Amino acid sequence: MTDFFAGISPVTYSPDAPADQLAYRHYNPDEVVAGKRLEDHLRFAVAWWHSFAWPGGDPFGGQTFERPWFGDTMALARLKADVAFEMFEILGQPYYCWHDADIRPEGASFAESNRNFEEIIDYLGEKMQAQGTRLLWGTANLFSHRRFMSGAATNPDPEVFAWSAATVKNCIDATQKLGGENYVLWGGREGYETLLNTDLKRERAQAGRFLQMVVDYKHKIGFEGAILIEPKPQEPTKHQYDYDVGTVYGFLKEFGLEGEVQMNIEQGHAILAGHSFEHELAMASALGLFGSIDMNRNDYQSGWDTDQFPNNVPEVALAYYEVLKAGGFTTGGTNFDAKLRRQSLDPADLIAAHVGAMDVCARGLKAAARMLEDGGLEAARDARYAGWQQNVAQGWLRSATLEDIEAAVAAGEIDPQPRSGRQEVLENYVNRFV
Ligand code: 3MF
Ligand code: MG
Repeated sequence: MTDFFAGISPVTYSPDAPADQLAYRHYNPDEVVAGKRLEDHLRFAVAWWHSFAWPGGDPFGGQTFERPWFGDTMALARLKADVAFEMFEILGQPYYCWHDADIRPEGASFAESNRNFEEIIDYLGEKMQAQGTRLLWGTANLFSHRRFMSGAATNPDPEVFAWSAATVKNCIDATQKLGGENYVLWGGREGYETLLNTDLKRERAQAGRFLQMVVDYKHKIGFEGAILIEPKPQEPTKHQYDYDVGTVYGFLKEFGLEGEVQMNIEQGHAILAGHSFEHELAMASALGLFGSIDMNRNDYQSGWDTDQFPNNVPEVALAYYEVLKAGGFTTGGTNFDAKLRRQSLDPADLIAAHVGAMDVCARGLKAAARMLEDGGLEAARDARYAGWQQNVAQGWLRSATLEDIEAAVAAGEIDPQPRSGRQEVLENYVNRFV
């Protein structure tokens, strides 16, 4: 045991706990909602990078957090893992996620980095075995080190492409070894700063080839998890190729990867792309691409990726409504890709952030399940499209030509009558549940 969380007991479901006590007031993992335990619906995961590797910097200032495990040795990497698993235990979090660079010190060579990585993967494996915490997904950090400043798969230098491919291979191997349920690719620097020095067509083709190799390798080794792409429109690059769900769909079609890759959708990234979270979820579901979510919000005024813990129940409810409509998570889950504010120095802040977020998600999911069970939105939607149930309308979609339809309209058989979209009625309806 480390003493980092000294004095903080495991958090339990205690709706009547005193106001100053850390407790779940809405998240009861064993509560059955729509036929499934809440824990199995939500599949919460802690993000290693924000909780244990991020030093508290922002564009105007550096480290604010002082953590006993900060530093570049294997002993400190193990200490970081010890503290992480203590936090999972306190929270009762079933899952966690990592990038290679979060968990191991960078070595002087690829081989040394990989030795560090393999050693720490074995250490995590033992801890997972002992504690029962599982890996929701693994991923490679192909954006922090200066070698990736011009991209990873899309780099103008083929040697960076090769380094990235080798890194991803080892990260997929490690994810498989730990029984990870997904492997994520986020193309943070797979984009450009300026078109003046960029061959956009070539870079997209490199990214397509890279992803084909990832999918081939997944099949070759029999990795049973899903390969997930996490779209984001920009930041750190001015423009990122995986802009949003719709853009990634076109990319997958272009490179023959339909059915092979799903989406990890992040609330903050949806907002940066000018969408709502539920838009991206509905789009993924419509395209058969829904996989997993990163549940962290952006600040609506600042316009950049603030990665805050969720705290808006109505917003979260609409997101889980789409998740439930898509059939819920299979391999995916709710990853808190969220970080503390840099003034939140105390170990207890880290616990409070996750506890609050889990409660918000539990409230959101329960509201979404009630809404789906009540069926009001689905009934209103069915009524709105009821005209399409008529044979003649179905024929227009199936086999009619423009001339057929023109003939019917010209004969006076068609006389469209505008009808209310009832948006306010539906907004009032949603408010009854959240
Ligand atoms: C950046 C992100 C990333 C991804 C992660 C997966 C650093 O905006 O959301 O977090 O979630 O890198 O590769
Ligand atoms: Mg993310």
